[in-house]
Amino acid sequence: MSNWTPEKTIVNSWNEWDPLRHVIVGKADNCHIPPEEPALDAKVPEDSDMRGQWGKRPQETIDRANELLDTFADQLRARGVKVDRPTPIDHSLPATTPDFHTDSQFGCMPPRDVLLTVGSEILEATMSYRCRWFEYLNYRPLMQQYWEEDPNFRHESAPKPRLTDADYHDDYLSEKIGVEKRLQWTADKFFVTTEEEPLFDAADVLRFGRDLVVQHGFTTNLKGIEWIRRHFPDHRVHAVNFPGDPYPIHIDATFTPLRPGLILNNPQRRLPDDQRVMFEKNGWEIVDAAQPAHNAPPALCYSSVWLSMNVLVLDPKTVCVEKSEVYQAEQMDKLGMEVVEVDLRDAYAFGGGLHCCTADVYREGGCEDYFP
Ligand code: ABU
Repeated sequence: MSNWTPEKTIVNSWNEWDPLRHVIVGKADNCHIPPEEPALDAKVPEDSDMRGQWGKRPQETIDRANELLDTFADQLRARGVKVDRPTPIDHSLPATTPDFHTDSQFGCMPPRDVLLTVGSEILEATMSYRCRWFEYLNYRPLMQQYWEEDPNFRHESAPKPRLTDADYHDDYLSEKIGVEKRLQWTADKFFVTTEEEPLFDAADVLRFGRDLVVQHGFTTNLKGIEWIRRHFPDHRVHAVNFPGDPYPIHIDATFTPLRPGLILNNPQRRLPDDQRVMFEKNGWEIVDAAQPAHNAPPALCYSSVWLSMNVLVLDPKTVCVEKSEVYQAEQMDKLGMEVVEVDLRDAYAFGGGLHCCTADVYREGGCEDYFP
């Protein structure tokens, strides 16, 4: 597909690697560390500096993250990619519904968690944290604009979940669980979210043309995966899980397709053998990602050091890698990719890396069947 011009929006993106022409990059304005709540607490590592504190993030860290996100947006524009930015809502406001109350919201980062682009559709995920219930509102001005400009754009929203206490397993509310027990629970597919109602975050979904690969974990339950399956009847939807991850949210620091036939897998979060079959039968190679360059995440960061592999593929030969992730860049080079270095580490605390902080609007190409 090559009918793209920068003047008028067309929504079209079927996979993670076709040439990127139009993207949304998040903003750090007014981001908050939300108060404790079940699904969020389950993800915060037990030794994290974030335990027990909440409120607006320090302004100097917000300014620094915005500086990096703005520079990243400029880098993309310089390579011919159109970049849109969301309109942050006031995240200091509480979120209250008839079913729950939380004293603040989260932020306008990262868009990949909220927006799932499949072909000409952008789907707002249910989300599974109470503090992120209204996060889609940051993107509504853009969604309205796309709807006006592209007559084929399908703007969809998954059913808003109730997020009562019935959505969460009490066992995860304990202060000290320990990594060993967490790993056993993950292996048993016993996650913080129950099967009360469909729940999913968009960042648990990877797009491979006709196939959608969805992580079952803390932020996406089996009913959420079934909802996605029914919503996209022309797709094959595959549930995957990664038993080596004690805090399994979002697939994009675990399993990273780079181009047709090649995927990076986090070596601590190996895809189980029985779930590799469809890739192996079709000649896809799954290689261990390089080690992260850092031993620990930055301060006040929810994510793991494996944001090293949270890269943004610009086309099957070009990939954005965080500047300090020298081992990941070296591996990309060996795999034949041109590396675009992007300074983003000081924005990691706002919800993730280069893939997380973006959401696709337009990639060239159509819906291919890579696993016939
Ligand atoms: N949002 C991706 C975070 C995954 C991780 O912490 O490894």
